[in-house]
Amino acid sequence: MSLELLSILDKDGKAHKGTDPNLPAAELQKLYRLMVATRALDDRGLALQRQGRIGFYLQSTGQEASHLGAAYALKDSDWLFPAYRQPGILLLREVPLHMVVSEWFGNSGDTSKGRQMPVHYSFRQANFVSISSPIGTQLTQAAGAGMAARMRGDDTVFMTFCGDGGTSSNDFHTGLNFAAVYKAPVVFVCENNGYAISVPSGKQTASESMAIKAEAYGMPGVRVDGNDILAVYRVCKEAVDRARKGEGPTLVETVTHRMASHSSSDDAARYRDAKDYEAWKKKDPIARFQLYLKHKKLWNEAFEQECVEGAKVAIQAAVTTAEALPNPNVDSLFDDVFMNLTPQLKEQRQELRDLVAKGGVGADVGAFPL
Ligand SMILES: Cc1ncc(C[n+]2csc(CCOP(=O)(O)OP(=O)(O)O)c2C)c(N)n1
Repeated sequence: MSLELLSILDKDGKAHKGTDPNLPAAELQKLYRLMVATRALDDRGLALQRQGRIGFYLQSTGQEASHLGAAYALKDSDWLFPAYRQPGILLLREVPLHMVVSEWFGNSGDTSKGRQMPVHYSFRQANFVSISSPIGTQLTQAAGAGMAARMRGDDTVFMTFCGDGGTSSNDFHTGLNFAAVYKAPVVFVCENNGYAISVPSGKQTASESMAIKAEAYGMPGVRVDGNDILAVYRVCKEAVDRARKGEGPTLVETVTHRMASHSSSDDAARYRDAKDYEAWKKKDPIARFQLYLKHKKLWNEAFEQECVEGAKVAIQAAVTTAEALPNPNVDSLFDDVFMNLTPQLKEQRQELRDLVAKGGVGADVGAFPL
């Protein structure tokens, strides 16, 4: 078990000797474009919340390399059991942007019919399983899905994410233990972004790292520079390949930093170490990858403009489309649970219809609590 932090990009944006995965030029530019678009989407989400147009938002700023590099190692037929800070994966898997934005509004275009918190996406067409608010639950779900695939003998790989805080959940133990015992094809990605809301990762565990916890479960654990997209990709590709060959799960710790507050309801300036924050700013994953592309003559100002403007235009179009959609029909509240509604539920549905007819629904319920 190595506690060494693996990286590929040096501080000048060059790959350490013999480590470059040598991805094709078009793929490198695609990854850069996705990172830029992910950040732009996040900025717009927070702005909409601040303008009072959506109820809640949660950013992934600074973690673009960590989740995009990891998911890029999968095949499209593989499955994701995400936490709530991996929005770039939706762009990687080409989920239409207006569907992503509709989820923020909880409108009639939202795949969850307005029943989830904003940013708790669910996209069947992208094998992207509904995000759960209770921390860690996705880890056991991924382990179970992986066990089922192994029993069926198919070669699908399952990738799941948690934060440093997620390693303290009961489900972290259950998920990793079962996956290891059953050699389930799962890649556990722990994005160690320094904080669980206001609790610094140093107070989360007495272990030397998150990756070392893998040893107790009997699986490999790897620590990688989470702001280096090539390193994250390389480490996760190895883990995905192992899983696909039937060699079992891996725990990957991506060491990164949450550059924004926990969510739109939080103010990190109240507890964050300012010096630490400034130091992480210099390790911005987009800037580092940009430098690498520049050395390869794959980046110039025109390409930057194309990435930034392209993202801006696409996001604006998605917001315009989503904001124009009506709320889900209130009757839909009663769908999807019972095939035949009970008499009580029928009564409640009628009460709700009457209330809507009188204009009684939609009152301000106050700010989001989290
Ligand atoms: C079981 C459970 N406990 C507490 C919470 C409240 N909560 C929401 S986010 C969060 C912090 C999680 O931190 P981490 O796993 O490090 O992920 P990050 O937010 O840093 O990405 C907590 C405690 C919750 N959602 N579920």
